[in-house]
Amino acid sequence: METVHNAAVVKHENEYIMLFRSHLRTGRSIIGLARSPDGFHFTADPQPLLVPAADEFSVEDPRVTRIEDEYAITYSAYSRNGVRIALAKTKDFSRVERVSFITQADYRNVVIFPEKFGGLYARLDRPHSEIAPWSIWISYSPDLRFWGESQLIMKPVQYHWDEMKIGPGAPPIRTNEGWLSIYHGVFQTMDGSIYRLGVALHDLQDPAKVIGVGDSWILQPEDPWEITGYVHNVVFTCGAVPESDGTVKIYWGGADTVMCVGQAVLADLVALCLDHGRPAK
Ligand code: BMA
Repeated sequence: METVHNAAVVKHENEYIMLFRSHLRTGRSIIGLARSPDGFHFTADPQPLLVPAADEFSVEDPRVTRIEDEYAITYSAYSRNGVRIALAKTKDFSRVERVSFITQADYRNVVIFPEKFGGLYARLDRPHSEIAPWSIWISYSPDLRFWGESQLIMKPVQYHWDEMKIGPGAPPIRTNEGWLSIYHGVFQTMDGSIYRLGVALHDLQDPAKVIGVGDSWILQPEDPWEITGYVHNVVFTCGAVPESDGTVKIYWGGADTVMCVGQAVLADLVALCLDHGRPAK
């Protein structure tokens, strides 16, 4: 394993379970599993949880959402026809059922909400096209397999830290004021691009409605292991764990090489969305 980065984290039966992406020396990635009693100290299982299937080259950037009594895992799967999002399910993180691809090519960063809206599951996703580059969309599904009613809800904003690309990061977290979404934004410079994290708040009943987007980023590459590594100047999140004391543990990959964790007060992140907003699109 060359790297351990871009990991999803959930709490399952008194343990923090981390699904991490790891580059092999082939240049392709697998998804490994690590466990922790406290959310800070993790030990990896010897065997990976997911390796590329016969028609895939690489599996990357997992997200995990608990839905009723099981976990839905979404991840980028590099196929012959481009990068697509695949869905897998597990109840216990030892047996995993691969369900299907749930997008066409040129999609990434699919995060599923833990609740239904009007009888449908919802996800934030990030297709890419020339006319609507790297924006956040929402889609709905009756069964997690078939998705539709897609609409664009948030765009990169010009002359802003996220002006080049945005994408969903951690699966949305329920708060009293709305669903908090921690997303990544990319800014292009003469020295390459910089990946940072920001926050947006979605209406509790109608998550297509973006109530507010924080104007400033909440995290940028600053530590040496975020500035230098496999890909320079990257902080990239795939998971965050809300705690009962009102804090949230945010997990992020540093420079596509290592995993980092930090804590924030949820109410502060919500306030940033509501008080210092930038337009959603
Ligand atoms: C994105 C994805 C992420 C990665 C980021 C920065 O396009 O490939 O996995 O962390 O670029 O390299």
